[in-house]
Order: sequence, then C-alpha cells, then structure tokens
Amino acid sequence: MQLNNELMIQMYRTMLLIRRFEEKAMELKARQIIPGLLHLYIGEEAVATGMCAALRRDDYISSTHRGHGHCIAKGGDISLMMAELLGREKGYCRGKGGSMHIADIDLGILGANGVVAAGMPISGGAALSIKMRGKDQVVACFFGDGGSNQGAFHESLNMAALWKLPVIYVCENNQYAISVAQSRSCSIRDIYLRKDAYGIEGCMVDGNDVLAVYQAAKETVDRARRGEGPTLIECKTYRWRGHYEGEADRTYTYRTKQEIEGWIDRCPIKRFQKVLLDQGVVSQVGINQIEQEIQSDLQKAMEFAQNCPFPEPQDALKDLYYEE
Ligand SMILES: Cc1ncc(C[n+]2csc(CCOP(=O)(O)OP(=O)(O)O)c2C)c(N)n1
Ligand SMILES: [Mg+2]
Repeated sequence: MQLNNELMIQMYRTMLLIRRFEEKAMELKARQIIPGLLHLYIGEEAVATGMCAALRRDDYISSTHRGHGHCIAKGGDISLMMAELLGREKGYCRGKGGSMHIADIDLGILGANGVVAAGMPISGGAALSIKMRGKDQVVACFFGDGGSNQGAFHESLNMAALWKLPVIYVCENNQYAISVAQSRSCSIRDIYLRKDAYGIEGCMVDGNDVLAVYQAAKETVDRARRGEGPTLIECKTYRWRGHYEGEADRTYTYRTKQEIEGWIDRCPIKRFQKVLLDQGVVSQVGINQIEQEIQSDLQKAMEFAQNCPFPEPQDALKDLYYEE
C-alpha cells in the first residue's frame, strides 16, 4: 500500500511521542512523583498508532489499563494526561482518576479501564448507538491477550457479529498477562482464529510494523463503515517494561533477558525510521527536528502539569459518581 508522506511522518511522530511520554512517566514514577499504578506501552507503539491513523476524529476507541498510547494516538492532550498522572486539578479527571481512568469524550476516547476486557462491552454499546443513530462511525476496541480469555470478550464478539456492529477488535498480543505466558493460559496460539467461532472476519499482523497495522486497520475500518460488521485483528507485539512500573526486580522470573533484548532489537520506532530514511520520506535532519519538537511539546506538558495545583481536600467528592 502506497501511503502519502505526510501520513507516514505523522505516524512516526505519534509513535515517538508515545515513547517519550512513557519514558518521562517511567522516570517520574521511579522518583515517586506519580502516585498509583502505572502500566507502560513502550514497545507496543505501532499498534495504537497504526490503528488510530485509520480512524476519524468522530470515531470511538475503548482502551485498557495500558492506555496512554491509545489516548495519544487518538489525539489526546498530553498536558491534560500528564496533569492527571501527577494528580493535579487540571488533569483529564481533575486529578482524581490517574493513569487508568483517562478519557476524552470529545475525541471519542471512551476511557482507559482498570478492569480487564471491560472496554469490550463498552465498545459494543457505542457501536450499537452508532447503528441506531444511522451513522457511519466505527469503534476500535483495544484489549490484550489476557483480555481475550475473559467472558466479556466472547459475549461481545458474539453480539457484535449477530448485530453486525461496526467494531474493530484489536488484540494487542504482547504474549503475557502479568507474569502468565499466553501459551500457559490460552488454548490456541493465534488469537485471531477465534473469529471463526463468531463467523466474522479477522487477521493477524506484525504489531511492530506500523504500516502493516495501518493497512489491516484501513481495510477493516472501511468494511465496518460499509455496515459489514466487526473484525478481529491480532497484533503480535511485546512489552519492554514489566507489567507495571516497580516490577523490574522480578521480571526475569517469568521471561528471560535474552527474550526481552531480542524484542528491543525489533523496536517498532527504529524500524519505521529506517523505512522512512530508506524511502527518502524524511532526512536525518527531519528526524532530528521531529525529536526536538516532541521534546519541546513534552517539556510544555510537564510545565503545565507541575504548575497546576492539587485538588482541594474539600473537593474530594466533587465530580464523582456516588450516593449520598
Ligand atoms: C477483571 C479483571 N481481572 C483481573 C485483573 C488483574 N489484571 C490486571 S492487568 C491483568 C493482565 C492483563 O493482561 P493482558 O490483557 O494481556 O494485557 P497487558 O497487561 O499484557 O497489556 C490482570 C489479570 C483485572 N484488572 N481485572
Ligand atoms: Mg498481554
């Protein structure tokens, strides 16, 4: 598939922004500046980027506990994200939600979610609303290999298939659910084959190749817009960090250093950078400039977040759903 240069550069920029945002979050967590749990997306950037590049602004996504990459790829504001991670009052959830609750309804970001596979029924509901309103929007539903073993996965796929809902189910198969290898928890090796149980289309792609993800995304999004129903895309990828930040000291108990290093060698960003340089889409000077622009954007986000106050204690219950 021949893509225009502007789109390719935009995808490179998105991947790099996700990487640098996550590296900054990693550093802030290590310095104990970010409270709560933090699950980083480093190594998986091509999945969110390739998928969201095929979406329109008015399309929806549902996300997971590892959601920063999805949010950034759908156009989320990194200043509001950073403020939320730091618990500040101008953050996406006014500093009360943290990493696993970031949402931006205006951008169709229906929310990160601490409950594994909980985005799946939410996506089905959003897609049903699209159908009932007679619109041609679509929903991209991100979930992990672990999530695909949940009942919510199977119920959602069945219903979406039955009602021909416009959902693209994007399985981010990073091969582990916390410390459990997919081979120890899943009855089949290739999760996309579960499409057959529901009579829907599906495919498997190299989740570290942003162009492959984009191509699969484009085809399936077009199909969903035409009213031809849901698709299951499995993206094979790998997370470089532990399940959550803080896990590092026990990482090698369930996977080897060699395995991790092998995947780091297959970095999706370095790989795409080589494609762009080889094809003359961008020069080394252009690559350096993108890096500087991202550093500057991140710096501004940090300043915004750090200059923002914490919520007042008397506002602890404001903006929350609760019963008197
Ligand atoms: C319903 C539910 N069960 C268990 C958990 C605990 N938990 C949090 S993340 C996780 C593993 C998820 O693995 P996967 O879906 O592969 O996503 P990944 O972390 O690899 O991105 C589990 C079991 C949870 N949050 N929600
Ligand atoms: Mg996983």
